[in-house]
Amino acid sequence: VKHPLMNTWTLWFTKPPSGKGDNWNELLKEVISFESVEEFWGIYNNITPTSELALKSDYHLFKKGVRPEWEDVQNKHGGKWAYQFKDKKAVNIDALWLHVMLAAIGENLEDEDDNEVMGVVVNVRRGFYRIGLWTRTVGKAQGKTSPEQGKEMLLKIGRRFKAALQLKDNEQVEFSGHTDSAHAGSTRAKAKFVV
Ligand code: M7G
Repeated sequence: VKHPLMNTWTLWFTKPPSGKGDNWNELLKEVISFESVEEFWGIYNNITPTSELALKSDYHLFKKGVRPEWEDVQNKHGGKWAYQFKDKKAVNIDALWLHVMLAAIGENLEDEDDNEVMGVVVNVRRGFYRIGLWTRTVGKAQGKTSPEQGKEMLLKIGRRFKAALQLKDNEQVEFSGHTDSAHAGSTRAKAKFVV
């Protein structure tokens, strides 16, 4: 018996650069797509845990048809919620990343019909792990949504994401737009919202 997911999801991997000439596009690889709970576990049980990946690796789990890049038409007006776990030894990154993936594919991060969540990402860096959630908009008016509703929808997603990350109230998850990240470099992008 297969338990179908609401959406088909695609796992992507960014491999660490091997030399100076490597650009982002050559490092990003599509791994596999799946559409059931059973397929998810089959894949999960056969890939390297985040904690064993080399520095500068990323996993990206995105809705099928959306590339995990700012440039994708479904991302270019969007942004991301993100949190950096700076004490890499203290955090159980494998458990947190699993929680976040399950929340995404189980559609627990947004309400039905929101179609705001594009995917989730884990970055392995020298000083931290970062888990991010990419959204289609930055809370601006889109179609029938007023600016206030758009912002509320983003904040609601941010709060659910924060819960999936098991963070305390005083730990802040920050939202920034992709255009800000692209221009300023990810670390200097100014937070637009926090939860
Ligand atoms: P990062 O992995 O988001 O954060 O971006 P980090 O600074 O903590 O490592 C690292 C670099 O990867 C960026 O400065 C870009 O050069 C490249 N990069 C990352 N993303 C998500 C994209 C993207 O969507 N498109 C392009 N063109 N480059 C990206």
